[in-house]
Amino acid sequence: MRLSRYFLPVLKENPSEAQIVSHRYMLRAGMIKQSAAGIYSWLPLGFKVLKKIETIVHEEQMRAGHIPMLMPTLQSADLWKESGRYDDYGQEMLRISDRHGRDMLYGPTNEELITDIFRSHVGSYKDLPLTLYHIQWKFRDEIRPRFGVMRGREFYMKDGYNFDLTKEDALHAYNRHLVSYLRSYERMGLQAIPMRADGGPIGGDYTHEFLVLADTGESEVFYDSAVTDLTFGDREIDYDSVEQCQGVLEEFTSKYARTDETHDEALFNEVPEARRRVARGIEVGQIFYFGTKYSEALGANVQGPDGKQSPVHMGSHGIGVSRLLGAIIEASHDDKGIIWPEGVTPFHCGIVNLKQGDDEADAACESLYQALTAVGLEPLYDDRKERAGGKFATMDLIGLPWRITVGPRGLKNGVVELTSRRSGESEELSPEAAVQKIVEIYANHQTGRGF
Ligand code: P5A
Repeated sequence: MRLSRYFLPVLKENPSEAQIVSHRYMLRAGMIKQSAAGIYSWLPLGFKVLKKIETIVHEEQMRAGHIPMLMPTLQSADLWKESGRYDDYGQEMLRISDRHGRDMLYGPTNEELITDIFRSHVGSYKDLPLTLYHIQWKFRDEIRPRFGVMRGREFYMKDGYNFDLTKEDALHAYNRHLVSYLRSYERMGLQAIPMRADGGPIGGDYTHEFLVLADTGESEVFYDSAVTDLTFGDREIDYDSVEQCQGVLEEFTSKYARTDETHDEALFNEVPEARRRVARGIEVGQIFYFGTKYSEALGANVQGPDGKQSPVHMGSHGIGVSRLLGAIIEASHDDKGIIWPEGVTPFHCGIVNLKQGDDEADAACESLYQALTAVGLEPLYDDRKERAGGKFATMDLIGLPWRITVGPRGLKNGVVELTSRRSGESEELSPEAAVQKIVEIYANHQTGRGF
């Protein structure tokens, strides 16, 4: 993309309504624009990162054997009356009536809708196990929407639902989700720690939240610092293996890590004092096993091998896709702007032309642009007639992890400069070597072309 043709409405001033750094940088980098409290338009740069995150989530869900689909945002209230949650959900639910006076709602979650789909089409254990998921907009009329996309009213969620014959099978599905979530967050450059939590309006008492540690997080958390040493890394996992998935769950959840709702002071005090931590975290996902809560209410039964009918065992599993942009920025920024991890960066590298209009500099930038594009990477080429200082400030703000700087002086010696946004370190290289290096860096981070 050439910056002269892109839509990147960067703000010079700090917007006064933004209280935390991620909100401030998302507004300043022209990623989002508020349309109403807690409701945002996703401008091209924000949309691009949103889609990168969504792609990682899809890839990891499908790798785990879960099946993508799409349900609507608007739902009929009937199913919610059947489950009993229509009254329970309270004012967080946005209720609408259509022209015929029928009660509708903008879905805050989809347990009822998916259970209805299941009961309409599945009646035998032979069709199990089954996990369906979608990535769709949700609406919760939060009393205090704040911090930009972090606590929105309209927000983008991946929500998945497992259907199993027995509790044991449903717990395997739970473990599969835990593993796939660990992989997903790590690909986004994040450490998200599973912590014992509370079921809230979704239900069930077996649930973990995934928390990214950050001072600006809304949840208070208590944990053994040894949990921060755990990484999933690039180990191979067989998602069909009950033992392997159970092993990962035990490894990642046996140390003390809880949100304030389930915190137990006596148990916490058993952790060696030097490793006890009280901190704040951003909840980027939550997994639940709630057994037959919805299947019993909605009559979603399956016939077992013995011919007997019984309610199907279920769980639901969510990732806050739009909230993740805020969480990643909170975890990765400096005083100049965002620092995108390679896995989610909107463009793979920036190209800064120090002397737009200089034949040699223009030609060198053009050929770098072509070379990077030819290998499937997306550079953002700042081809505007601007001062170098302004171009650097924009690149630093929008946070592309790599920048190639091209100027007449370097070109005389046959070199360009490659700079890491994270370390600030630069090296001089031939243009070909710079392209080669970028290709190598992204060899492990391919998520396909963005939007
Ligand atoms: C699990 C999937 C559920 O709704 N039902 C379907 C279950 N879980 S949850 O924890 O309530 O939400 C899942 C994730 O969505 C994100 N989230 C939000 N993001 C932005 N703004 C909000 N107001 C908001 N509310 C929830 C969180 O990341 C949460 O973990």
